Amino acid sequence: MNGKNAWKQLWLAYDKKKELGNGVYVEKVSLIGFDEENRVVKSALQELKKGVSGMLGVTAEVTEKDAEAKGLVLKKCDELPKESYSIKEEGGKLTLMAGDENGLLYGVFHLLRQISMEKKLSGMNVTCKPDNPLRMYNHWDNMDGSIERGYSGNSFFFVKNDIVIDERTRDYARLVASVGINGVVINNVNVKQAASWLISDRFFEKVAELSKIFADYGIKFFLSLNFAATIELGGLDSADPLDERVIAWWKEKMKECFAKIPNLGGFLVKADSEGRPGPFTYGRTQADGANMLAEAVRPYGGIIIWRCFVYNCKQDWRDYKTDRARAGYDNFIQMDGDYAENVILQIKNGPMDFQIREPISPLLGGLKKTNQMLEVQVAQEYTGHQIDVCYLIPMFKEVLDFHTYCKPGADTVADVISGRTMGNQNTGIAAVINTGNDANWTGNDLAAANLYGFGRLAYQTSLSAGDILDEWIPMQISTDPEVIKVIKDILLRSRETYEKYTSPLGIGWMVTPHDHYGCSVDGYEYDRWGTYHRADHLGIGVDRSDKGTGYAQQYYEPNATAYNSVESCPEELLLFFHHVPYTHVLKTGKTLIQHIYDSHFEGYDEAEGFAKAWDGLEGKVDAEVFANVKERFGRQLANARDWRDQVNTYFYRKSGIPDEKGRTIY
Ligand code: GCW
Repeated sequence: MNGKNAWKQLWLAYDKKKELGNGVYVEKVSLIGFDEENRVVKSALQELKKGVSGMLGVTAEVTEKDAEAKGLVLKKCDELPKESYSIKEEGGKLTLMAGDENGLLYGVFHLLRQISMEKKLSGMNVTCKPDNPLRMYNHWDNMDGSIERGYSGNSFFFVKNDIVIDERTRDYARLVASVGINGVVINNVNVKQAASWLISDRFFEKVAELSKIFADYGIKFFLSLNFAATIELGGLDSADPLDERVIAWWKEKMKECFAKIPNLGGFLVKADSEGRPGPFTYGRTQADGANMLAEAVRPYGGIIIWRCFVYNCKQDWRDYKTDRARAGYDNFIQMDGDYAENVILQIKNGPMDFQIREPISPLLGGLKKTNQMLEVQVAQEYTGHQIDVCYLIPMFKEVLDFHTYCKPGADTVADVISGRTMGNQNTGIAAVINTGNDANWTGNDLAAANLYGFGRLAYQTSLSAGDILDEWIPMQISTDPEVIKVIKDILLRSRETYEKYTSPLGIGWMVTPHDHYGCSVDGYEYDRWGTYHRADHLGIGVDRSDKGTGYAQQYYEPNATAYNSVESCPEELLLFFHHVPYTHVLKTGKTLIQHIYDSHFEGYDEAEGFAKAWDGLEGKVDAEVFANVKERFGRQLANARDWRDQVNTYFYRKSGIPDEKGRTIY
């Protein structure tokens, strides 16, 4: 068994629901235009049965094929786009029409969601179509069972360099499909040791078995690749993408992979990044590397997702000219248009690395002729390790809504990654995901809101952060309106609270090196990672204007000009773009130093407020969930207190300027 404990069903628990007359619709099911034996259709019908028997105590049976009866009609509709569905109730008949099998499955999950939220099915009339073609979870699971940046136990895919498949795997696939995810990468982008051999006979059989479970739920299966596999597996002395032997080896290897792994969508590649091998070693471009692999997977309809997290991680902190923030753009922009049609560049939301506040990467929309995919991090590496509560959907919404000004009328990040900007198909959104083999999957029970929310947002970008909670809380925690109100309030404010007690105004970092939990203001200041705050006795921040590193000029107008000056720069990003004196007066009328003090005191107080509000839910939510979250709030408060006091003390000692309100600073 790959789960440490019996695992929970999260939002698919299907407990008994209030009697709302929903049972009448689902007892008799007609199936029209779909093949009952199709694997995805089978899963949809199984899920329907499971859900309605748990929640309504009725049995859903397919009583009619190819003819409509009263009850629930599941019908193929070729006019609807792929993965889309509509649900309509009229005169006691509920009709679910879907464009394809995935649409049917998603439609069934929509119905079950409705029931789970204790809503009536009568009068339903919705049409849903995915905004993003590719909607993926990326796992950073290692084959020894550990998870890079995992905060919820160990991997449920891998144990001791082997693949494990059991009922939990299927439950995972169900959870994934229920929120509309259609692609999963199961292994870490840092592909080392045993993981390099996932594309070999050593693992093909089990990889194929795993991939079939995903196929049952309409989820394409992906692996992360080792760019130097030609050396490590192939026995060649090179991984040069232009070397004929290398090209031939990959062609043969991909032929084998697609023959042996059904349902294989393609590969994710981290190259020339943080010590991983890549084309730069051979004086080749990123496009040379990506296109070589793309050519090898092309005959099988495969895609290569190539990460843009390429930067110099051996920087000298004394060097003020090199700017890590610039690296993604500088490394990829010149080759815009040179990438093969089945290559997608996967771009992190910010130019640095998943900080609590960063500008949007200028590569997104900066590239105008290249397929793009947005990468966000649901695993809380820099946002509290699933100890501190941090609902990330508001941040993801900001990213998606950002105007890049790349094309009039279709210039938001959402436009770019949905394919609306360029009219392309190979686009989408991926999240480094926060699951592990803890019984509750996500460490903190409240972190499941991010797991759920990312998928829903990826499918339907127009959903608000609050809309998503209005689904998730009643499905997973409680349908009691009082409980919903308290949890929704905590979650919707949690990101800002976390930001307040950690690093100020977009400067980021200040974290404990390597582990990335807890405060260490100078932890990375004299290190090689390019993540500096440059604080001295007069001020703080990095000058990225045209007088500094010039990073602000990587944006289109009017963003470039806005970011370039202290006056017009959005204040939440002030220290990302500018080095500012502590006495600088912000729009609130406060000085920068007073803002730092105030926000840190506030952040701690807010976290304390969350913990108290949670205490008020004792007896109103499941006892295990209550205890889990309470224990984590205890740790969050200790963390917030440390951050508050270390940051305040650090800047008081640097600046010598006391807090106007005379609070305790050490
Ligand atoms: O932020 C860094 C993480 C690494 C990670 C890397 C990446 C998988 O600290 O752990 O490696 O990003 O995104 O590749």
